[in-house]
Amino acid sequence: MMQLVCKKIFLIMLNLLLLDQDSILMILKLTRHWRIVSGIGLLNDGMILTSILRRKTPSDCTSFRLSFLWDQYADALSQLGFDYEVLAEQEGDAALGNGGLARLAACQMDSLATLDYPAWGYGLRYQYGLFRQIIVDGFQHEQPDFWLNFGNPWEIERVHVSYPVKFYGTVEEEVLNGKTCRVWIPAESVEAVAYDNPIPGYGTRNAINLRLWAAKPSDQYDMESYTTGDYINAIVNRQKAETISNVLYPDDRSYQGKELRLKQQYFFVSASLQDIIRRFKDLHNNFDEFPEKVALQINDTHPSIAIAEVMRVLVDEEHLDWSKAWGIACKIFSVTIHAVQPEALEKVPIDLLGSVLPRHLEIIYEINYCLMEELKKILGQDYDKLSRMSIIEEGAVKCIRMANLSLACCHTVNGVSRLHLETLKTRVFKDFYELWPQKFQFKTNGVTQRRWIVVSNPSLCSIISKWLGTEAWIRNVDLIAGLREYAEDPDLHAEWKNMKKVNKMRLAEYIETLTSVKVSLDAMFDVQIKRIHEYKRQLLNILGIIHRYDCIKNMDESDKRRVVPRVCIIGGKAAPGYEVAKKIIKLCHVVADKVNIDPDVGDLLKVVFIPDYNVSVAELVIPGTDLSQHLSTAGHEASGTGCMKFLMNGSLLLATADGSAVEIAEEIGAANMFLFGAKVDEVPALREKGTSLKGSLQFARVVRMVRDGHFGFKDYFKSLCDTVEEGKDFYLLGSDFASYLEAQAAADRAFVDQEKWTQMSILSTAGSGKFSSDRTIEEYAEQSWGIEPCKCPF
Ligand code: OAK
Repeated sequence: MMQLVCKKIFLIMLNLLLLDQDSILMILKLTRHWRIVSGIGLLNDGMILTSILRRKTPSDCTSFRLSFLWDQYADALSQLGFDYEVLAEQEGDAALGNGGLARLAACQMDSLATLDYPAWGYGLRYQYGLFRQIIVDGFQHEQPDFWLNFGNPWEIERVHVSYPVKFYGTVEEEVLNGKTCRVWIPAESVEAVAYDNPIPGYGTRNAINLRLWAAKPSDQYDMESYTTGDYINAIVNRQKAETISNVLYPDDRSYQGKELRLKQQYFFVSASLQDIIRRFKDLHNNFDEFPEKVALQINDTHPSIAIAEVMRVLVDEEHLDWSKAWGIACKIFSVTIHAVQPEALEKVPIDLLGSVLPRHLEIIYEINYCLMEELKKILGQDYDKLSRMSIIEEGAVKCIRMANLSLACCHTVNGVSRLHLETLKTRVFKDFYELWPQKFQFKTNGVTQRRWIVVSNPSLCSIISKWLGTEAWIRNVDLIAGLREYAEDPDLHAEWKNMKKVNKMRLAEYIETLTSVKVSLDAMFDVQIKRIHEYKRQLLNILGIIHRYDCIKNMDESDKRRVVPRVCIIGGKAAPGYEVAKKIIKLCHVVADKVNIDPDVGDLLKVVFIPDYNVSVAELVIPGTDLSQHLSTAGHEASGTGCMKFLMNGSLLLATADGSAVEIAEEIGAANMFLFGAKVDEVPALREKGTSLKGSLQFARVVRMVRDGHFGFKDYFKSLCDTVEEGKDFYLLGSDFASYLEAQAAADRAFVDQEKWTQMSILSTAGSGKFSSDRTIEEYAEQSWGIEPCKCPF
């Protein structure tokens, strides 16, 4: 009821992603409506059950208010004959997204619930989440992630909440009440069935819903086949329907032009909008009120077809006139762009759209016609500009530019960091910005401290609560700045170092189990975990490691005594078809193979590739990290949220001035991190100059080592080396290399002085408050959605 009286925000987030094994502080409220279905125990109404239960050291989090549940839960389980740790380990991640974009959505859902906002999230319930990465002889192989094999106890199947989603067919003209209308006669119908994943807020009784759609066969269009005796085909076609929600596309940047992908997008959008409109119509009968009650956030360009769908529903089904419908659409939609690269902006070939969604294509043409008419009034005959701003891209393959569709309609266009907004304004959407500057905003991303400190690092959570004298920071993270006062306190230093050591111990055990590499706890744990992409420059990291190795090999014993020992940890998945990224993974392995057994090196350098990087792995790795690396070429990372998780956990950051790292430096002070590399405004000139190998002799030497087969696989790595060759080094590894090595040397020097390092680490955590998703969500609520918290009355 409460949801219906106040305005509500719906996040449209295809490939959303859920969370992780235990989902966003995934706690189930056990009421008589929501029961644990796995039969592992039942607690009383009002109590909360959390899957943080898998932590191995419950006593670490004595100050954590949920810890009392831990023991009760473990007791209840043991009475049933189960060990909770064993049980919890059975649960894999719900890897329903590719990386940063999806995980951000999970953090935002946690904040929406905790801050009592009336909100729902929508996504797809893929049968197969992101592939599992296995490494065979150093090469990545992909295996299916059938995460639903043993059921999913956290979801509630709503068999009675289902909607037909239509595809294909034709559009015909009909006369209705004397008016000519266009009517879509679809040829295929698939049923979307809702699966609800309740997301409880922390320290509030509010729980919000993440509704994921699964595709099921619909009976509607099969009857003919049955009656004509084509029984086998009818059954086969029924099964085909389910393929729509079968699998997540594993390439996070370019999947343009795939029919299944478009069907997934529309399936998810159509079901979600039917659901939203159905609930609106339960209480209201006038669409004028729609924008007062509903705000829709489009999460990147993938769900932009929602705009055409709203127009279709309002015009074709609700019989509103075009301009009224457009006025409503423009008031309800806002969009967040999460990328910089043009290839990440979704484009759909017109032929494909016309075949799968013929009426939507007509609607998009109509929207574009109106847009062009409006633009012509302002721009006159600037046809270059008009064609850049058109929703239709001309060319060999004529396409719909989904981003332009969103820009034409949405009242707000958000970037995800200040620097990202600059890039959107000056490069990606320059023409639109010049026309509608008021639409453009940024909301620097954030992550939830409840998962990334409270759940992942209970020892740190206890320390923070103890020193601040309150747990209030878990809901009001600004309070964490209070730690600054104690940044030099020797007692806090002792507790902090101990916490880090225990976390490093856990990580070291994990590394040894997985890779058989033994690492020293005295070494600096240096980590780069994220999707493998050329722009994220894992190759720069490996070339830096080769340089370190080369230096150690050429040192005499007395010099070696001054070397700061390092464990270099890299993890991440490469898209299955992304050859360069796969070669980078192989290079990590061959370098590790050589370095790790070299007696001249010993514990001074170890190299580890952690396979199958996912959210659970991140929860283990981040708390045990001393130094984390964020190496994207300036101007290429829209925001980056990994760095925020490391920051919260007191890892020092070695980073370029890219994405949100720029704002992190402002919060904690540049002196407390290791910044390096070209600035965003220097990048074009450097590319022009083409400085690469000549720019740094050291760079030339390490690339040559790989080229000459020092680590084997000479032919295999040739093309990888070519990508950083003079004149081809688009991501500027060569020109940033010297500066990168200097930053690494500065990190070594800082690590030697452990008191100084600990102080910097405390100041990092203390300065992380701004990077909470609570702040981001409050900004969205106020500036984009116009919603207010709505406390649960019972
Ligand atoms: C993936 C596909 C298309 C467009 C964007 C993405 C994506 O993952 N973007 C990432 O979003 C994160 C959340 O905003 C940002 O922190 C990352 O910088 C960005 O790459």
